[in-house]
Amino acid sequence: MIRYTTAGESHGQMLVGILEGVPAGLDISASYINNQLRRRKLGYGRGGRMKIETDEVTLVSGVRFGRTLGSPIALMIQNNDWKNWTEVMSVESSGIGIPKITLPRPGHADYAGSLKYGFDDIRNVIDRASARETAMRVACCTIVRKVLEECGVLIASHVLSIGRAECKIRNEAVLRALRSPESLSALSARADSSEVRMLDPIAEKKAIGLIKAAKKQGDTLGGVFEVIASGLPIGLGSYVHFDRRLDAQLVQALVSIQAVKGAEVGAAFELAKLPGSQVHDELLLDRKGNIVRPTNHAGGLEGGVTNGQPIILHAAMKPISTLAHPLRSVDLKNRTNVRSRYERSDVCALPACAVIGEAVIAPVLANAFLEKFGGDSMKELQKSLKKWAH
Ligand code: EPS
Repeated sequence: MIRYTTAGESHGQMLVGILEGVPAGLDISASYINNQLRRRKLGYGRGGRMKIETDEVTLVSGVRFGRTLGSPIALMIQNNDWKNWTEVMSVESSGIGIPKITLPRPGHADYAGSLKYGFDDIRNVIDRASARETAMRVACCTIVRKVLEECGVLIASHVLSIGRAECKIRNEAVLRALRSPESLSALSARADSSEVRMLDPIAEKKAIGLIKAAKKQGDTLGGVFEVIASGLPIGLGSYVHFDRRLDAQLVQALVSIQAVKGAEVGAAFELAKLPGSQVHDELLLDRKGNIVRPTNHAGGLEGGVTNGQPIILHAAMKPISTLAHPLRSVDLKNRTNVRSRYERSDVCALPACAVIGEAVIAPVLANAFLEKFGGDSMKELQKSLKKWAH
Protein backbone atom coordinates (compact mmCIF):
# COMPACT_ATOMS: atom_id res chain seq x y z
CA MET A 1 0.00 0.00 0.00
CA ILE A 2 1.08 3.54 -0.66
CA ARG A 3 1.91 5.82 2.27
CA TYR A 4 3.81 9.03 2.55
CA THR A 5 5.26 11.31 5.20
CA THR A 6 6.20 14.95 4.98
CA ALA A 7 8.54 16.98 7.19
CA GLY A 8 9.59 20.58 7.22
CA GLU A 9 8.70 23.93 8.70
CA SER A 10 7.34 26.74 6.52
CA HIS A 11 10.46 28.91 7.00
CA GLY A 12 12.89 26.09 7.66
CA GLN A 13 15.58 24.98 5.24
CA MET A 14 13.47 22.64 3.16
CA LEU A 15 10.46 20.36 2.88
CA VAL A 16 11.19 16.66 2.81
CA GLY A 17 8.96 13.75 1.83
CA ILE A 18 9.16 9.98 1.72
CA LEU A 19 6.73 8.07 -0.44
CA GLU A 20 6.53 4.32 -0.08
CA GLY A 21 4.65 1.61 -1.97
CA VAL A 22 4.68 3.02 -5.51
CA PRO A 23 4.86 0.12 -7.99
CA ALA A 24 8.11 -0.30 -9.93
CA GLY A 25 8.38 0.78 -13.55
CA LEU A 26 6.49 4.07 -13.40
CA ASP A 27 7.95 6.76 -15.66
CA ILE A 28 8.47 9.85 -13.53
CA SER A 29 10.56 13.01 -13.65
CA ALA A 30 11.12 16.09 -11.53
CA SER A 31 9.70 18.26 -14.31
CA TYR A 32 6.45 16.28 -14.27
CA ILE A 33 6.12 16.95 -10.52
CA ASN A 34 7.22 20.58 -10.91
CA ASN A 35 4.33 21.22 -13.27
CA GLN A 36 1.87 20.41 -10.47
CA LEU A 37 3.93 22.45 -7.98
CA ARG A 38 3.68 25.40 -10.36
CA ARG A 39 -0.12 25.03 -10.50
CA ARG A 40 -0.23 24.97 -6.69
CA LYS A 41 1.57 28.31 -6.45
CA LEU A 42 -0.86 30.18 -8.67
CA GLY A 43 -4.05 32.08 -8.03
CA TYR A 44 -5.28 35.61 -7.52
CA GLY A 45 -5.10 36.49 -3.84
CA ARG A 46 -1.82 34.80 -2.95
CA GLY A 47 0.64 36.75 -0.79
CA GLY A 48 4.28 37.73 -1.36
CA ARG A 49 5.73 34.35 -0.41
CA MET A 50 4.89 32.76 -3.74
CA LYS A 51 7.13 35.28 -5.50
CA ILE A 52 10.03 34.08 -3.38
CA GLU A 53 9.60 30.33 -3.80
CA THR A 54 10.52 28.43 -6.95
CA ASP A 55 9.20 25.08 -5.69
CA GLU A 56 11.36 22.70 -7.66
CA VAL A 57 11.59 19.17 -6.39
CA THR A 58 14.72 17.05 -6.13
CA LEU A 59 14.18 13.31 -6.40
CA VAL A 60 16.73 11.76 -4.08
CA SER A 61 15.98 8.04 -4.15
CA GLY A 62 13.65 5.38 -5.46
CA VAL A 63 13.97 6.44 -9.10
CA ARG A 64 16.61 5.28 -11.57
CA PHE A 65 16.86 6.30 -15.23
CA GLY A 66 13.47 8.00 -14.97
CA ARG A 67 11.62 4.97 -13.59
CA THR A 68 10.48 4.05 -10.09
CA LEU A 69 12.27 1.12 -8.46
CA GLY A 70 9.50 0.10 -6.05
CA SER A 71 11.72 1.33 -3.21
CA PRO A 72 10.92 4.39 -1.05
CA ILE A 73 11.08 7.63 -2.98
CA ALA A 74 12.69 10.51 -1.11
CA LEU A 75 11.99 14.08 -2.22
CA MET A 76 13.20 17.55 -1.27
CA ILE A 77 11.97 21.08 -1.95
CA GLN A 78 14.12 24.00 -0.81
CA ASN A 79 12.46 26.91 0.98
CA ASN A 80 14.05 29.95 -0.70
CA ASP A 81 12.70 32.16 2.10
CA TRP A 82 14.81 30.25 4.64
CA LYS A 83 17.78 32.53 3.99
CA ASN A 84 15.71 35.31 5.63
CA TRP A 85 14.88 33.10 8.63
CA THR A 86 18.13 31.30 9.44
CA GLU A 87 18.31 32.77 12.96
CA VAL A 88 14.62 32.55 13.82
CA MET A 89 14.39 28.96 12.54
CA SER A 90 17.87 27.82 13.58
CA VAL A 91 18.16 24.10 14.35
CA GLU A 92 21.28 24.38 16.51
CA SER A 93 21.38 27.78 18.23
CA SER A 94 19.98 28.54 21.72
CA GLY A 95 17.26 30.90 20.48
CA ILE A 96 18.32 33.50 23.05
CA GLY A 97 17.42 36.97 21.82
CA ILE A 98 14.85 35.73 19.32
CA PRO A 99 11.50 37.37 20.16
CA LYS A 100 8.75 34.94 21.14
CA ILE A 101 5.25 35.07 19.66
CA THR A 102 2.61 35.01 22.38
CA LEU A 103 -0.48 36.37 20.53
CA PRO A 104 -2.55 33.53 19.04
CA ARG A 105 -4.39 34.29 15.79
CA PRO A 106 -8.04 33.18 16.07
CA GLY A 107 -8.77 30.38 13.63
CA HIS A 108 -5.18 29.18 13.46
CA ALA A 109 -3.64 26.24 15.32
CA ASP A 110 -1.74 28.86 17.40
CA TYR A 111 -3.66 28.66 20.69
CA ALA A 112 -4.56 24.98 20.91
CA GLY A 113 -1.21 23.98 19.40
CA SER A 114 0.94 25.91 21.86
CA LEU A 115 -1.02 24.56 24.83
CA LYS A 116 -0.93 21.02 23.49
CA TYR A 117 2.86 20.95 23.00
CA GLY A 118 3.73 23.18 25.97
CA PHE A 119 5.32 25.98 23.89
CA ASP A 120 5.85 29.54 25.12
CA ASP A 121 6.56 30.61 21.52
CA ILE A 122 3.75 30.23 18.98
CA ARG A 123 6.32 30.29 16.15
CA ASN A 124 6.79 26.56 16.88
CA VAL A 125 3.16 25.98 15.92
CA ILE A 126 2.82 28.46 13.06
CA ASP A 127 5.64 27.04 11.05
CA ARG A 128 4.42 23.47 10.91
CA ALA A 129 0.67 24.17 10.82
CA SER A 130 1.31 26.36 7.75
CA ALA A 131 -0.03 25.30 4.36
CA ARG A 132 3.52 25.50 3.05
CA GLU A 133 3.60 21.79 3.88
CA THR A 134 1.19 21.17 0.99
CA ALA A 135 4.01 21.78 -1.51
CA MET A 136 5.55 18.48 -0.41
CA ARG A 137 2.17 16.78 -0.25
CA VAL A 138 1.51 17.76 -3.85
CA ALA A 139 4.97 16.51 -4.85
CA CYS A 140 4.45 13.08 -3.24
CA CYS A 141 0.86 12.78 -4.46
CA THR A 142 1.78 13.75 -8.02
CA ILE A 143 3.89 10.60 -8.34
CA VAL A 144 0.87 8.60 -7.17
CA ARG A 145 -1.33 10.53 -9.57
CA LYS A 146 0.93 9.34 -12.40
CA VAL A 147 0.21 5.74 -11.36
CA LEU A 148 -3.49 6.50 -11.75
CA GLU A 149 -3.03 8.27 -15.06
CA GLU A 150 -1.32 5.20 -16.44
CA CYS A 151 -4.43 3.26 -15.38
CA GLY A 152 -6.70 5.68 -17.27
CA VAL A 153 -7.73 7.85 -14.32
CA LEU A 154 -7.79 11.62 -14.71
CA ILE A 155 -8.27 14.12 -11.90
CA ALA A 156 -9.29 17.76 -12.28
CA SER A 157 -10.70 20.57 -10.18
CA HIS A 158 -12.25 23.99 -10.38
CA VAL A 159 -13.44 26.59 -7.91
CA LEU A 160 -17.19 26.78 -7.32
CA SER A 161 -17.28 29.82 -5.07
CA ILE A 162 -15.13 32.45 -3.39
CA GLY A 163 -16.94 34.36 -0.68
CA ARG A 164 -20.35 35.17 -2.16
CA ALA A 165 -19.13 34.89 -5.75
CA GLU A 166 -20.73 31.62 -6.83
CA CYS A 167 -20.74 29.76 -10.13
CA LYS A 168 -24.52 29.68 -10.40
CA ILE A 169 -25.14 27.20 -13.16
CA ARG A 170 -23.75 23.71 -13.60
CA ASN A 171 -21.32 24.82 -16.25
CA GLU A 172 -21.49 23.13 -19.69
CA ALA A 173 -17.80 22.31 -19.48
CA VAL A 174 -18.40 20.33 -16.30
CA LEU A 175 -21.31 18.41 -17.77
CA ARG A 176 -19.23 17.55 -20.84
CA ALA A 177 -16.30 16.53 -18.68
CA LEU A 178 -18.52 14.21 -16.70
CA ARG A 179 -19.60 12.50 -19.92
CA SER A 180 -16.16 11.91 -21.42
CA PRO A 181 -12.81 11.53 -19.67
CA GLU A 182 -10.96 13.46 -22.41
CA SER A 183 -13.05 16.55 -21.71
CA LEU A 184 -11.77 16.48 -18.14
CA SER A 185 -8.34 17.59 -19.37
CA ALA A 186 -10.02 20.43 -21.25
CA LEU A 187 -11.89 21.42 -18.08
CA SER A 188 -8.66 21.42 -16.11
CA ALA A 189 -6.93 23.59 -18.73
CA ARG A 190 -9.85 26.02 -18.71
CA ALA A 191 -9.80 26.27 -14.93
CA ASP A 192 -6.04 26.81 -15.03
CA SER A 193 -6.49 29.69 -17.46
CA SER A 194 -8.61 31.55 -14.88
CA GLU A 195 -6.79 33.44 -12.12
CA VAL A 196 -9.29 32.06 -9.63
CA ARG A 197 -9.74 28.69 -11.40
CA MET A 198 -13.43 29.42 -12.00
CA LEU A 199 -15.28 28.33 -15.14
CA ASP A 200 -18.03 30.92 -14.96
CA PRO A 201 -16.69 34.31 -16.16
CA ILE A 202 -19.31 36.30 -14.24
CA ALA A 203 -18.45 34.60 -10.96
CA GLU A 204 -14.75 34.92 -11.80
CA LYS A 205 -15.00 38.68 -12.21
CA LYS A 206 -17.00 39.00 -9.01
CA ALA A 207 -14.52 36.82 -7.09
CA ILE A 208 -11.54 38.92 -8.19
CA GLY A 209 -13.41 42.05 -7.09
CA LEU A 210 -14.19 40.50 -3.72
CA ILE A 211 -10.57 39.45 -3.17
CA LYS A 212 -9.39 42.97 -4.04
CA ALA A 213 -11.90 44.46 -1.58
CA ALA A 214 -10.97 41.95 1.15
CA LYS A 215 -7.30 42.82 0.74
CA LYS A 216 -8.07 46.51 1.07
CA GLN A 217 -10.06 45.86 4.23
CA GLY A 218 -7.38 43.64 5.75
CA ASP A 219 -9.71 40.67 5.47
CA THR A 220 -9.60 37.19 3.87
CA LEU A 221 -11.94 34.95 1.88
CA GLY A 222 -12.75 31.25 1.71
CA GLY A 223 -14.85 29.24 -0.69
CA VAL A 224 -15.75 25.89 -2.16
CA PHE A 225 -14.01 23.83 -4.84
CA GLU A 226 -14.91 20.71 -6.79
CA VAL A 227 -12.63 17.79 -7.57
CA ILE A 228 -13.57 15.28 -10.27
CA ALA A 229 -11.93 11.93 -10.97
CA SER A 230 -12.87 10.00 -14.10
CA GLY A 231 -11.93 6.66 -15.63
CA LEU A 232 -12.34 4.68 -12.43
CA PRO A 233 -13.39 1.04 -12.68
CA ILE A 234 -16.45 -0.22 -10.82
CA GLY A 235 -15.67 -1.81 -7.48
CA LEU A 236 -13.00 0.29 -5.73
CA GLY A 237 -13.56 0.59 -1.99
CA SER A 238 -16.02 -1.52 -0.05
CA TYR A 239 -19.26 -1.36 1.91
CA VAL A 240 -18.27 -4.32 4.12
CA HIS A 241 -16.46 -2.28 6.76
CA PHE A 242 -16.58 1.40 7.74
CA ASP A 243 -12.90 2.08 7.23
CA ARG A 244 -12.93 0.57 3.74
CA ARG A 245 -15.60 2.95 2.44
CA LEU A 246 -13.90 4.99 -0.26
CA ASP A 247 -16.19 8.01 0.21
CA ALA A 248 -15.12 8.32 3.86
CA GLN A 249 -11.44 8.02 2.94
CA LEU A 250 -11.74 10.67 0.23
CA VAL A 251 -13.49 13.11 2.54
CA GLN A 252 -10.80 12.52 5.18
CA ALA A 253 -8.10 13.33 2.63
CA LEU A 254 -9.78 16.60 1.66
CA VAL A 255 -10.44 17.75 5.22
CA SER A 256 -6.78 17.05 6.03
CA ILE A 257 -5.82 20.04 3.86
CA GLN A 258 -5.00 23.11 5.94
CA ALA A 259 -8.06 25.43 6.29
CA VAL A 260 -10.51 22.91 4.76
CA LYS A 261 -13.37 22.51 7.22
CA GLY A 262 -15.86 20.43 5.25
CA ALA A 263 -16.20 18.05 2.33
CA GLU A 264 -19.03 16.23 0.63
CA VAL A 265 -19.52 13.54 -2.00
CA GLY A 266 -21.59 14.95 -4.86
CA ALA A 267 -23.90 17.77 -3.78
CA ALA A 268 -24.69 15.89 -0.54
CA PHE A 269 -25.94 18.83 1.50
CA GLU A 270 -28.25 20.07 -1.30
CA LEU A 271 -29.54 16.57 -2.02
CA ALA A 272 -30.39 16.08 1.64
CA LYS A 273 -33.22 18.58 1.10
CA LEU A 274 -34.88 16.49 -1.63
CA PRO A 275 -37.00 13.32 -1.56
CA GLY A 276 -35.28 10.08 -2.59
CA SER A 277 -37.20 9.91 -5.87
CA GLN A 278 -35.34 13.03 -7.04
CA VAL A 279 -31.95 12.00 -5.75
CA HIS A 280 -31.05 8.44 -6.68
CA ASP A 281 -29.45 7.63 -10.00
CA GLU A 282 -31.62 5.17 -11.93
CA LEU A 283 -30.17 2.26 -13.89
CA LEU A 284 -31.30 1.92 -17.52
CA LEU A 285 -30.35 -0.28 -20.46
CA ASP A 286 -29.19 1.49 -23.60
CA ARG A 287 -29.77 0.13 -27.13
CA LYS A 288 -26.62 -1.98 -26.96
CA GLY A 289 -27.72 -3.54 -23.68
CA ASN A 290 -25.24 -1.59 -21.55
CA ILE A 291 -26.29 -0.34 -18.15
CA VAL A 292 -26.30 3.46 -18.10
CA ARG A 293 -27.06 6.02 -15.41
CA PRO A 294 -28.88 9.14 -16.60
CA THR A 295 -27.66 11.14 -13.58
CA ASN A 296 -24.70 11.09 -11.19
CA HIS A 297 -26.03 12.63 -8.00
CA ALA A 298 -24.21 10.00 -5.96
CA GLY A 299 -20.89 11.47 -7.07
CA GLY A 300 -19.62 8.16 -8.41
CA LEU A 301 -19.91 6.26 -5.13
CA GLU A 302 -22.67 4.03 -3.79
CA GLY A 303 -22.10 2.15 -0.54
CA GLY A 304 -18.57 3.54 -0.44
CA VAL A 305 -17.80 1.71 -3.71
CA THR A 306 -17.05 3.26 -7.12
CA ASN A 307 -19.96 2.66 -9.49
CA GLY A 308 -18.21 3.51 -12.77
CA GLN A 309 -19.39 7.12 -12.81
CA PRO A 310 -16.94 10.00 -12.26
CA ILE A 311 -16.22 10.76 -8.62
CA ILE A 312 -17.36 14.27 -7.66
CA LEU A 313 -16.20 15.83 -4.41
CA HIS A 314 -16.69 19.28 -2.93
CA ALA A 315 -14.60 20.87 -0.20
CA ALA A 316 -15.08 24.07 1.79
CA MET A 317 -12.06 26.14 2.71
CA LYS A 318 -12.51 28.62 5.53
CA PRO A 319 -11.24 32.18 5.06
CA ILE A 320 -7.53 32.27 5.89
CA SER A 321 -7.10 32.99 9.58
CA THR A 322 -4.24 35.49 9.33
CA LEU A 323 -5.93 38.87 9.00
CA ALA A 324 -4.18 42.15 8.21
CA HIS A 325 -6.77 43.71 10.54
CA PRO A 326 -6.44 41.16 13.30
CA LEU A 327 -9.29 39.95 15.51
CA ARG A 328 -9.36 40.15 19.30
CA SER A 329 -7.16 37.73 21.18
CA VAL A 330 -5.32 37.28 24.48
CA ASP A 331 -1.59 37.72 25.03
CA LEU A 332 -0.64 34.37 26.54
CA LYS A 333 2.40 35.87 28.28
CA ASN A 334 0.70 38.49 30.43
CA ARG A 335 -2.95 37.45 29.89
CA THR A 336 -4.20 40.79 28.60
CA ASN A 337 -6.88 41.44 26.01
CA VAL A 338 -5.21 42.58 22.78
CA ARG A 339 -5.64 42.53 19.04
CA SER A 340 -3.97 39.50 17.50
CA ARG A 341 -0.98 39.90 15.23
CA TYR A 342 -0.45 39.90 11.46
CA GLU A 343 2.29 38.33 9.48
CA ARG A 344 2.54 38.06 5.72
CA SER A 345 -0.11 35.72 4.39
CA ASP A 346 -2.51 35.07 1.51
CA VAL A 347 -5.89 36.84 1.14
CA CYS A 348 -7.44 33.88 -0.66
CA ALA A 349 -5.88 30.55 -1.60
CA LEU A 350 -8.86 28.74 -3.12
CA PRO A 351 -7.23 28.15 -6.53
CA ALA A 352 -4.20 26.53 -4.88
CA CYS A 353 -6.37 24.57 -2.48
CA ALA A 354 -8.29 23.02 -5.39
CA VAL A 355 -5.01 21.83 -6.92
CA ILE A 356 -4.03 20.36 -3.55
CA GLY A 357 -7.44 18.66 -3.45
CA GLU A 358 -6.66 16.96 -6.76
CA ALA A 359 -3.39 15.72 -5.31
CA VAL A 360 -4.47 14.41 -1.92
CA ILE A 361 -7.15 12.11 -3.29
CA ALA A 362 -4.61 10.33 -5.51
CA PRO A 363 -3.13 8.06 -2.78
CA VAL A 364 -6.66 7.14 -1.61
CA LEU A 365 -7.69 6.11 -5.12
CA ALA A 366 -4.37 4.42 -5.85
CA ASN A 367 -4.58 2.35 -2.68
CA ALA A 368 -8.07 1.23 -3.67
CA PHE A 369 -6.61 0.21 -7.05
CA LEU A 370 -3.74 -1.68 -5.45
CA GLU A 371 -6.09 -3.39 -3.00
CA LYS A 372 -8.27 -4.65 -5.84
CA PHE A 373 -5.71 -5.27 -8.57
CA GLY A 374 -2.42 -5.70 -6.71
CA GLY A 375 0.89 -5.46 -8.50
CA ASP A 376 4.51 -4.79 -7.55
CA SER A 377 5.10 -3.28 -10.96
CA MET A 378 3.05 -1.04 -13.22
CA LYS A 379 2.91 -3.87 -15.77
CA GLU A 380 1.35 -6.24 -13.23
CA LEU A 381 -1.15 -3.62 -12.09
CA GLN A 382 -2.20 -2.71 -15.62
CA LYS A 383 -2.50 -6.38 -16.63
CA SER A 384 -4.95 -7.27 -13.88
CA LEU A 385 -6.88 -4.03 -14.42
CA LYS A 386 -7.35 -4.98 -18.09
CA LYS A 387 -8.91 -8.30 -17.08
CA TRP A 388 -11.56 -6.46 -15.03
CA ALA A 389 -14.07 -5.29 -17.62
CA HIS A 390 -17.66 -4.18 -17.07
C1 EPS B 1 0.75 30.35 5.18
C2 EPS B 1 1.23 31.65 5.14
C3 EPS B 1 1.93 32.19 3.95
C4 EPS B 1 1.48 31.43 2.74
C5 EPS B 1 1.78 29.98 3.04
C6 EPS B 1 0.80 29.46 4.03
O1 EPS B 1 3.32 32.02 4.03
P1 EPS B 1 4.25 33.14 4.68
O2 EPS B 1 3.85 33.20 6.11
O3 EPS B 1 5.66 32.66 4.48
O4 EPS B 1 3.96 34.40 3.92
O5 EPS B 1 2.02 31.89 1.56
O6 EPS B 1 1.74 29.21 1.92
C7 EPS B 1 2.94 28.83 1.40
C8 EPS B 1 4.10 29.26 1.81
C9 EPS B 1 2.78 27.87 0.33
O7 EPS B 1 3.80 27.42 -0.22
O8 EPS B 1 1.63 27.54 0.00
C10 EPS B 1 0.13 29.79 6.38
O9 EPS B 1 0.23 30.40 7.44
O10 EPS B 1 -0.48 28.71 6.31
